[in-house]
Amino acid sequence: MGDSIFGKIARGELPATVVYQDDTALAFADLNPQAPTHLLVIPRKPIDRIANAEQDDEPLLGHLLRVASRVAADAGLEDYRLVINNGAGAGQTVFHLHVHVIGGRPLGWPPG
Ligand code: DGP
Repeated sequence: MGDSIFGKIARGELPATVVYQDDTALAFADLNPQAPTHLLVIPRKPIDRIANAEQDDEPLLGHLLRVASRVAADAGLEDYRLVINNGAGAGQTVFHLHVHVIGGRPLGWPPG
């Protein structure tokens, strides 16, 4: 597993408020929430960004979206936004693939 903050969380080496986990994925609360509900869904596999996911990762990527919708529902959200930032210019700061689950307030469009 890659040596990023999220890799350490996935390995249990750093604390996080985990709301879901299974063999391949983990969901936990964002440390710097941008909305009343802000969760992150990550693969245990250390893919650094969505652009570097491979064809073999397709089932895993689908699973991440299913987990995202599950944890959103578990948080009581009907309306929410899923975001994947790819690259520093798009706002990615942690280079371990993650899906933001954001909700609990009105969300404007377009995003910044
Ligand atoms: P991004 O900008 O897309 O790379 O999102 C990274 C998110 O990760 C950002 O919303 C803040 C969050 N974050 C950074 N460090 C930690 C941490 O140590 N623990 C948790 N739970 N979240 C973190």
